[in-house]
Amino acid sequence: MAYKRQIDRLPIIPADAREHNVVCHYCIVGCGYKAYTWDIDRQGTTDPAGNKFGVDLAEQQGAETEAWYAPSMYNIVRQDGKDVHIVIKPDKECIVNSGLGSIRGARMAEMSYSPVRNTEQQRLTDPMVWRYGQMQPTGWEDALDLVARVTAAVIAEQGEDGLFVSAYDHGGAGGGYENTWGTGKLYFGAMKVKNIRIHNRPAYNSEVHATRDMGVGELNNCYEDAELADTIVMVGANSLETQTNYFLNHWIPNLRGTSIDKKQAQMPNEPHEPVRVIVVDPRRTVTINACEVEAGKDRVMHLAINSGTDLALFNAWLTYIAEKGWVDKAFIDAATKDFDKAVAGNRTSLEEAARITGLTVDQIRQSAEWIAQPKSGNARRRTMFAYEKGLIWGNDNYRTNGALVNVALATGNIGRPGGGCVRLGGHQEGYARPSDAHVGRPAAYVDQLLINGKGGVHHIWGCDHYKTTLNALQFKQVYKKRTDLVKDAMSAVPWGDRPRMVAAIMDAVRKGGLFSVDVDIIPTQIGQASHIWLPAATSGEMNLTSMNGERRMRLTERYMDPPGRAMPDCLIAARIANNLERVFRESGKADVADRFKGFDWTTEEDAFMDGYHQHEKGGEFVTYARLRAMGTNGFQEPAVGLEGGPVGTGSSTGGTTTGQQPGMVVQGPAIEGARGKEPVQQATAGSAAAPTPTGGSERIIGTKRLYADGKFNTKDGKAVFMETQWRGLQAAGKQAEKDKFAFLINNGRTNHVWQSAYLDQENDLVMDRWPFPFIEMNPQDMTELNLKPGDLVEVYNDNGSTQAMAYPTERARPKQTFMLFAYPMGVQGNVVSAGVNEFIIPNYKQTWGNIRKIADAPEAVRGLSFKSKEYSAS
Ligand code: MGD
Ligand code: F3S
Repeated sequence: MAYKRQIDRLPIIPADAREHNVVCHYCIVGCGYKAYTWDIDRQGTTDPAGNKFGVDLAEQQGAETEAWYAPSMYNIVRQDGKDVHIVIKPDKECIVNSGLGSIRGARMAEMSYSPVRNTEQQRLTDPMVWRYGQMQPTGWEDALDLVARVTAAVIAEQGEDGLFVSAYDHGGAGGGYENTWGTGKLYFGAMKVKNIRIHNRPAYNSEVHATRDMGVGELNNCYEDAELADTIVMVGANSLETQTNYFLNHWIPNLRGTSIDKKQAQMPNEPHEPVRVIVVDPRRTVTINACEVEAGKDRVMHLAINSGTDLALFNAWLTYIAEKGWVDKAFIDAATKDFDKAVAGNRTSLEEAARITGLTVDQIRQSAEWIAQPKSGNARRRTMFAYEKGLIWGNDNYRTNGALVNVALATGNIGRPGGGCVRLGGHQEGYARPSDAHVGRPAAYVDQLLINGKGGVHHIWGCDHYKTTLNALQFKQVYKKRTDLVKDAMSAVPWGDRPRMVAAIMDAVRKGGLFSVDVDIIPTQIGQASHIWLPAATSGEMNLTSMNGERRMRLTERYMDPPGRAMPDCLIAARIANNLERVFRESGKADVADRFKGFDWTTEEDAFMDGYHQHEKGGEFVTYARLRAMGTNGFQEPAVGLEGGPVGTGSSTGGTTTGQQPGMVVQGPAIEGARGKEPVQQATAGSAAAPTPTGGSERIIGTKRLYADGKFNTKDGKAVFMETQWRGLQAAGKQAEKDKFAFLINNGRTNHVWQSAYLDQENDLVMDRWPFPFIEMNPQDMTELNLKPGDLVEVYNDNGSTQAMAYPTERARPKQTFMLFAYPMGVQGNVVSAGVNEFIIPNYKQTWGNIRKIADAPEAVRGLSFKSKEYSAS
């Protein structure tokens, strides 16, 4: 019997089941899956002709068989109005995951809306509006009319600066090129909204400004580089749990030494040694544990730095490597500028860095050697640098990001096989929007403006500040107060009187109230304060395009209906635009109304063709039909042409790919220039794809690595080194917080949970494992606080307080805890200060607080395992 899934047998997928391309819409990795659907009253048979796998299912299958799926991969959903069986299982042919699933993606089917099997019943099915003191269902027309009238009224009084927006900017679930274009065209095209923020941070900005300012886009390598690298440097990331199949399918082969053939084939003229791994992280993660088990302890170095001190380490690396002459001089001369300035400005001795970071001089020296000391035969080491939230949401984001890119540039490791300096990423990407230049830099600190009473109407798209913002407690207190003012005003209006309703809302807005519109797939925590909920469709319920961490773009095909009357976000944005146009026209503002033209889309493909196809680099080559034909492998952005068709002039190419199939890559010509004679793989065509009505038979040619030609994203094409001096804990108040409170409240993700658990909170597998957010603690600290495993604790400081469940682990250093981030039952953001960097990037990781026991472990904790998460080779 499958775990609490009430299934004791699973239907056989029939041979003629419909097949759809799916990219897991959860994390950045974007694993390829296939969705199979078929009529509810049928199933396949065991004979090879009767099932999708084409094998005799009456026979025992081997351990690695593909002719299998798990109960979590099964559901019954609606498709074109009818109930159908669905199986969503990993695709062996996808080059990203080669058939691997993760504990998140392999549950995509059971995380789908199914009235038949009672899964995700929380999904919104209809627009809802605040009426009679509660949220009540209504129709699209009614809801959108109110949204448009209040929005127009606020704009009339306060200008467009009175409209505040929170919106995702990514791909995958709640995002994708269609939806970022839809929202972008509304707020940056029809309007020029300035008070806008991104889903996970309080302003509209890049999380990685520095690398971009240096001319180095943050997703510049390909996943295969992790298989080719001599050394991998990982900073502030825990990829086994957070980029799972990238780690399992592309790091592990290198850690185990099984990618050696690939190395020899692609780089025949240099020696190849087993890989070395350096992980910079104040805590010991299961990723470090896995690296040690797979590669051997002597090849893995954990640099457990003092929280927030990465910058000093990177500057010391640069200084030492430059002193030793291990830099790539030819590359620096040909393709970069300001190297000498940066080396002089950032000079940091090993001793100074040791004092700041808490590492030993030997550790810093040895890690620099692993990064840059030439291999035997004086061959230059291939080092890949990868970072994520430990850096991005860490101390002094901008400079620290720049300091790491400095080291990668100095050692000539960008744009070359086995190299790269990349963020590991969170969601997939799917950004296509009109220019945001009017937002300015630094962008408005939207959360603070809301706290300070600014704005009259707030449109929220697929994000939940209540769980995922910094300074969350204060934000919630103020937001509730402001939106309650409007709720009370709305409740006082007699039935059916729209003008009076709008007047009452505006009266409340003038008194400091805020009208809140939440576009989401579920009722969120911030939504409890909202006045209107607009139900959105998610991936699989609409056609959706996005790209992953190696810029691999695919189309997830619609395989089921959205719940009830839910719609794709791009169409919701279009309908808001249509209604604003109507309302402005009715009020005699024809010129304003005209700005909302061009939203006559009826499908998500219309939005895609209007947005990505017309506006993104290489977009002219990309259509749904071509993507569909290229399956789960897609192509790597930017597109530079069509095989058998026109070829564009994409710069930064060299190393181009079509949808790579295993075995397709052949050795291409060496690209000469700044890089010297680097071998660059070029892909050949795969087998001809099936012709489709709009040219699907032509394969899109993509770009395997950026900057392989040594030309960077600056006016003169040269990458710029950055001066990045150490300035302590940079965000206001952080040092004082550290001095005052006993515990580091480090925080982040865990394997089971996707994001703020917005879907997981209705899933037994996750909720039984984590009924409350854990806080990992050193056992000695727990003893001192009289805590047993699973006891409930309060975490508090001057920013606020929150609650968690104590989880003992020897891995935690004394007085250094790690709390699950963004969990509904205990929001870590409550204790994160409002302190940000100069570009309004939050600093979650450096948080200090005190801890006290609240209660013994509650009932839900009974039966929970607190065993070590470490695993051994045996
Ligand atoms: P985190 O757990 O946030 O995950 O992916 P990651 O960045 O890999 O943090 C990574 C590490 O930063 C932690 O181990 C923490 O100890 C370390 N850290 C803390 N302080 C410092 C410091 O001062 N210096 C350094 N060097 N490291 C420090 C996040 C990524 O995960 C994101 S952004 C998203 S949106 C996705 N979300 C997600 C999810 O919700 N669940 C799962 N399972 N996977 C996910 N993948 C993505
Ligand atoms: Fe999904 Fe693969 Fe990530 S299965 S959650 S995209 S590792």
